[in-house]
Amino acid sequence: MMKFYMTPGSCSTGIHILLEEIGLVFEAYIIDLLAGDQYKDKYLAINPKGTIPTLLRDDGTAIPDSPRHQYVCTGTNDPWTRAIYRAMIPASSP
Ligand SMILES: N[C@@H](CCC(=O)N[C@@H](CS)C(=O)NCC(=O)O)C(=O)O
Repeated sequence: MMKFYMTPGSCSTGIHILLEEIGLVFEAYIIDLLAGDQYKDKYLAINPKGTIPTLLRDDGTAIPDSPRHQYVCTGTNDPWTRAIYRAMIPASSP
């Protein structure tokens, strides 16, 4: 099952809405940014950048969010991966 690491009221909300809209089944994990959960070793092992949102596929690999990975992600034939990735790109991105 996909795993979604998020913080209520943060920028992860957009991905949360998308996941619900497309009906993906996922486990949600709350990361308390104010408490510094993002800097704990357990979370950094999942996302070394220490940011939310993080979305892990069924196989435990992360769906990347950086422009550096845009080519790879948009090259996939998996429509859900493409949709999720597009939603992670800031509106100002080309
Ligand atoms: N490009 C990243 C940026 C994520 C990001 O900056 N998230 C912020 C919250 S909106 C964060 O996790 N900040 C943690 C911190 O500053 O310690 C993405 O869209 O996933």
